[in-house]
Amino acid sequence: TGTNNWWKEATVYQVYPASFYDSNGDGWGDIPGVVEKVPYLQSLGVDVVWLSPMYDSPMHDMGYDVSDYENVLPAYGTVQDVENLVEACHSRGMKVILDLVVNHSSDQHAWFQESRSSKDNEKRDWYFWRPPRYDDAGNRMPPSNYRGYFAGSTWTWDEKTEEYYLHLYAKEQPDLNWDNKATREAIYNSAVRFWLDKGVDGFRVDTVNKYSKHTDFPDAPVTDPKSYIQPAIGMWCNGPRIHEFLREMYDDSFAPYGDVMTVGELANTPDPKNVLEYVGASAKQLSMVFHLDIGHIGMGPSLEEKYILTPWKLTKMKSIVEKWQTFIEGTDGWTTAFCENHDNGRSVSRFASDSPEFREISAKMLALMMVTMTGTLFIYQGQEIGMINAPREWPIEEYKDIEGLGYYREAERQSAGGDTTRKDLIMNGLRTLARDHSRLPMQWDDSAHAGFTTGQPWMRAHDLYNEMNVKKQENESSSVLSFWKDVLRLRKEHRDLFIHGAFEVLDYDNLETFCFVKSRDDARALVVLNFTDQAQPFTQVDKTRGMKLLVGNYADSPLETLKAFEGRVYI
Ligand code: TEU
Repeated sequence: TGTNNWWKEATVYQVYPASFYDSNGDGWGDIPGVVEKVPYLQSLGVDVVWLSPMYDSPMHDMGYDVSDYENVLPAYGTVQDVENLVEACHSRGMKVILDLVVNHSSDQHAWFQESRSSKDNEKRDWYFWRPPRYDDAGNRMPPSNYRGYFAGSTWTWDEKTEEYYLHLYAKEQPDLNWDNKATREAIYNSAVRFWLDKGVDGFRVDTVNKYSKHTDFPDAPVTDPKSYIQPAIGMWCNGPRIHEFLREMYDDSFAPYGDVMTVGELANTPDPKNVLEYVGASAKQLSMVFHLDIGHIGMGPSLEEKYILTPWKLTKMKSIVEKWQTFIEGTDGWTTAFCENHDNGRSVSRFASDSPEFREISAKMLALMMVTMTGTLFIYQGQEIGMINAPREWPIEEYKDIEGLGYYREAERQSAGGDTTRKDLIMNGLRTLARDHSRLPMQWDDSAHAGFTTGQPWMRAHDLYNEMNVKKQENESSSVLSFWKDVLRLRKEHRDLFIHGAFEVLDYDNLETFCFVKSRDDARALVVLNFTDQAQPFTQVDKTRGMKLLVGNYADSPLETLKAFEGRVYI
């Protein structure tokens, strides 16, 4: 038990088990494969390994549909393998956090199987079952008009007991009813304490603000008169009892285990005041949350338009970064820094350039942005070698994600009349934004399938793995990987400034360069990043007087000009 908040200064590395390293040649990554790579992660400078879901699952949403919280997907290994990973990390002074997915379970979970079996089953009320309603013509309709995340209604009709059940995501992911105390206790017991008892150090908490529903399920406002289903995210985010539930989970299941790290995935909460209700130390709910809007850059303005690629300006990035860098100042809250995860395309391809000429320099420039940010830093597997999106020529058949395919098929239906505009638009969006891009096999070396597997990988390896892989970069002092190692070390050396410092943007309106100052007491750092493929004037050059260049991504460069995608940190 301790309250030193060890997690504040940690560098967290997200492992997506399916795509990290396959130790047994079945084409799927696995936990023994992660154990094998722990020394690699340590050499990179990682403190915490976050394992995306490894629980038993029918894998409709890559394990975010859990059929047994107390077991591991056989393709990934066993509970003992997870304990081995915890041991391998702990023996090196590293920690492990798991993904806690408890807004919904799989429809194959024993709880749902019972709940579905009859209206008077004692677990009936563990999920949301509601009778149908009927339109004027007498057609059976879902109980409310909500559109879910993966396209389509949030309600699915079940013939057996002739009622609908609620699912914000796929129909194979029914929502658990947190309003039922017995359900909450089962969740804490099975999904939380089971693993804390095995020695894990915390959780990334999936969809953290969606557990409390308005259980009368009022209709969402009609914004699309042509359709029965309507945008409805506001109907279930930050619901009436959400803070009561999270506080209860904290008191019952986190606090007894000491300084457990929890990072919630917080959607649709623009007002920092509301965010502090989750992450203020005095609120006793979560250590920190992810602010997802950096991932939304370049997406359409609403959920329905998510995969419509939309031009963006650098000021958008600046305002998002500034908002979540500064909102904790003068409070007891904490924040996070990240620009990649398993739900987004690769940052080099989205925010800079993945052309052969610029991709390495771009990856290093983005690394400088990340390591100088206040908060707990998260990097996603492959980010440290500058992995990029799948080639644009790859056909839709190479895409596997349930969400992207849901949007694509919806667009296909809309294009059935012969006008393929919508389908082309969505396909174009998926080429940059699909969740698949981050799920390609990790590129270890230049052997077949990037050295990820000796078998047939579940997802195709990137065509360019010969040029971008760990083995090659470990041997080059100027590689992206070597750069990340250096700058992660510098982040720790200057932790007061980089991890804890105050953040201020300079020259906000500049659309080419992002310049900011970090400060703490008398110390100051100045960070300047050129987000374009052209040389740009260094407008803030005066501010460097009396400072030294700490690190940059070009070996040499004229003081007053920033080369393409150049980044520098002065101190
Ligand atoms: O994502 C929650 C979520 O709603 C998004 O932020 C997500 O990126 C999605 O694409 C919304 O359109 C979490 C997981 O990170 C994601 O992989 C799962 O699919 C989802 O929960 C359901 O469990």
